[in-house]
Amino acid sequence: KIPAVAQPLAEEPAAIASNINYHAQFSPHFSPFKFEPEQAYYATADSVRDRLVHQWNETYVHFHKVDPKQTYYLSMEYLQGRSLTNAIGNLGIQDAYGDALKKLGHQLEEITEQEKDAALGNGGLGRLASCFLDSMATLNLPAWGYGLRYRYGLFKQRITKEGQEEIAEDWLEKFSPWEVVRHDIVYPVRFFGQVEVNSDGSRKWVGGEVVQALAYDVPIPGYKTKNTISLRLWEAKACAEDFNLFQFNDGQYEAAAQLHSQAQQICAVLYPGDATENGKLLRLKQQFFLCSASLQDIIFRFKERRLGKGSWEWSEFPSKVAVQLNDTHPTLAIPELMRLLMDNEGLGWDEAWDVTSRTIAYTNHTVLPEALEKWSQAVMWKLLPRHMEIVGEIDKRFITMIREEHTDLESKLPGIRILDDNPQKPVVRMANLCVVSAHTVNGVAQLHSDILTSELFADYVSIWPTKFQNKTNGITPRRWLQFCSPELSSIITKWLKSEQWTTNLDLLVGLRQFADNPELQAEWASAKMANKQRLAQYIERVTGVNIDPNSLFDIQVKRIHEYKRQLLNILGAIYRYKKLKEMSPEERKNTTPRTIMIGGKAFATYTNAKRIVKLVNDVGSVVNNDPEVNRYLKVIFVPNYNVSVAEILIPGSELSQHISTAGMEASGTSNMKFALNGCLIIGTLDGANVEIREEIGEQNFFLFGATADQVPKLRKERENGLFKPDSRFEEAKKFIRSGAFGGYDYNPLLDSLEGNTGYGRGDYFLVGRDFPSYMDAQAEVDEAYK
Ligand code: DL6
Repeated sequence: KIPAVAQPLAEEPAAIASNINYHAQFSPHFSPFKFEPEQAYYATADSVRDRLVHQWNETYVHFHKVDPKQTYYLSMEYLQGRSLTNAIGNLGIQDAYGDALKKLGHQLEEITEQEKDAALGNGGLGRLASCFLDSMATLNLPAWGYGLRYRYGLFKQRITKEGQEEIAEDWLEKFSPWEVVRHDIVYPVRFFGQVEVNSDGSRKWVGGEVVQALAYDVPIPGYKTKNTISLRLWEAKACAEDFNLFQFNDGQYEAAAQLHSQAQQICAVLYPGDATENGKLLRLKQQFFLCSASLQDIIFRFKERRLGKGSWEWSEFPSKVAVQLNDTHPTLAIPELMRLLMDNEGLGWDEAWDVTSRTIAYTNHTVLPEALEKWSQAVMWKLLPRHMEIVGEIDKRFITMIREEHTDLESKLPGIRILDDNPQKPVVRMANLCVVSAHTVNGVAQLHSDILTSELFADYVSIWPTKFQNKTNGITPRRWLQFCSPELSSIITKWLKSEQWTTNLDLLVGLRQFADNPELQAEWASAKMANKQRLAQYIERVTGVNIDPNSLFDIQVKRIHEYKRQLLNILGAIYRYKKLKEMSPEERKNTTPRTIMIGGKAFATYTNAKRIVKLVNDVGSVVNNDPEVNRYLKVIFVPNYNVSVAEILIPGSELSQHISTAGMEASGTSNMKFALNGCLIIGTLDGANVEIREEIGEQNFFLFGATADQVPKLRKERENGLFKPDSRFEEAKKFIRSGAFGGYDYNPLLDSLEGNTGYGRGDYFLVGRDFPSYMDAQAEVDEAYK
């Protein structure tokens, strides 16, 4: 009965319902007359997109006119999650859309759950990029995100008897209502080929294969502002002429479409396996594809806007363009910008270098040696010959500068120069290229930034003392509190008598004065209970296990990695289970019932991480089915952890674990999300934990473990057999080895926790060293919860 009328900017629920109906009929994606939740989702999203497009176009026109300095965030990862709740929340139209959908026979919550997560990222680094986009839009900044439009983002995790199984997740299976293809924004990106020297000495990269980069734009609305910025995702395409009709008609179908299929491979998968040469080449291609397309686009926009103002100089470029590299993955932006400026625009080396280094800034996200990218010089010469010339020249000039101006560092040159000419394995060190070329380098938490300047990049500090900065990570308070926990959010707003905390979290200190108020406490407890119940329902739905909302909800969710020490968590759970089994029924009644939830994906080829996933699941199967103790302990592996799952888990948490070996977690960002939802933390002094503890107070942080400065000495002691393991640690390991959790061979995993047994690096992550203080801190948690 509701008419189908296009009313893109309608405010009244009845008119919004008409607009949704209009999209169901006239932007059809399904057979007519179907309006199940899935169809309702797409029609609703199309309707919300109408509004976004309106303010998006206005934003573009505004910045085009004003021509401010633009920030460009280059990232191989974005973990956007779902967009509908966020978009209507940022636009402040939840109630109107909720009412409109009711008129159409649907509930908003049910409709928003139809959306697939856009998982174009892997973990914290990708989610940080997405949080930054939201914040930059909200702060009215003229910013753009650039990334790749992967077909298969992060895999879907299925848990079987064998442990984790990876399944391709096609987030574009139907289509995404949030992207707009810009058929007019296409750039050629070259690979392979050779360098030609012109008669005037200038150089040109020619030949090889050329792929087209086509822009897909995703609108990023700010919160309570019209500013709507873009996430531009590149898709790789071959041209029509690249399809060989002659071969096709000759029956050589695969050969005929070869260039098309090669182009398709570029954006097929996020982080394709890189164990093979082909895999390495593909990853390098992906990185270059992002850098080249984005820089051509940035230069085009710069020229277009400056031409609109009359004449322009290249020296103005850094005052109009800031390019932030999200880790080393987009490092090729450096030689690509140099190439475009010199070979296409005719600048000399010095001028191009000045522009490039004043434009580029670099964020480091890890000190783990295995995560610091190094590319084989041979692969680089093959794929990007002109860029290798440029990188070689940057390296040569750096060496000359050290020899002439910093003679004290000459002996350090083998480690700090860009090229590592080790004849066994000559590589390009991407982090060194970034540090040498960028005007600023930042770490992502104070401790991490300190480690960068005192260890990883210490030698560069004396050359460029002002280049190094700290920018502690952050999260958007809208997605991570306001929208994912509306109950708690409205209590905060009520007591602060204002909603301004949603854009200024400093205002939360205003709650302190009410901390002892029983009314606030009761409201707070009831919001937490509602979130715990919602979480319990979710857990039952996805695992079949019933958990008790009156037990302590203890959560650790993040990528599975040995340094993040999920193994410490599960060993603690195993010890707890063993003790519960040894207790009398009366004694058990005095314990604090706990539900331990662990979630996260292990990289497909990371064997120990996959063993940890298997162990958590095996422990859960035994503990949860043990009628003697399962009222006091449940162990849950939360399958397929992603942004949407986090939005259910975090509001229902009471304790969360951030227990990495000190010095190894650059920042962490889930620690911030949990703390923001009134969850206490058990953790080490690592990454942003240090700063969070200062903010939330020591009484809300159960601290344990070695500190970052103690770690090297402790590792040495461990290697030299000076470590005396705690009996509880030995007992937990022995219990697993006894087969208490099934027949899977956990010995290789457990051996990695021993001294130098020949396997692994002899408890490199100091699980054994920190186990006793971890267990003591957990005992304090139990008492505090009572
Ligand atoms: O800065 C975002 C995020 C940090 O919060 C994590 O602590 C850090 O591990 C992560 N770094 C990476 C880089 N690669 N690795 N490993 O993902 O960045």
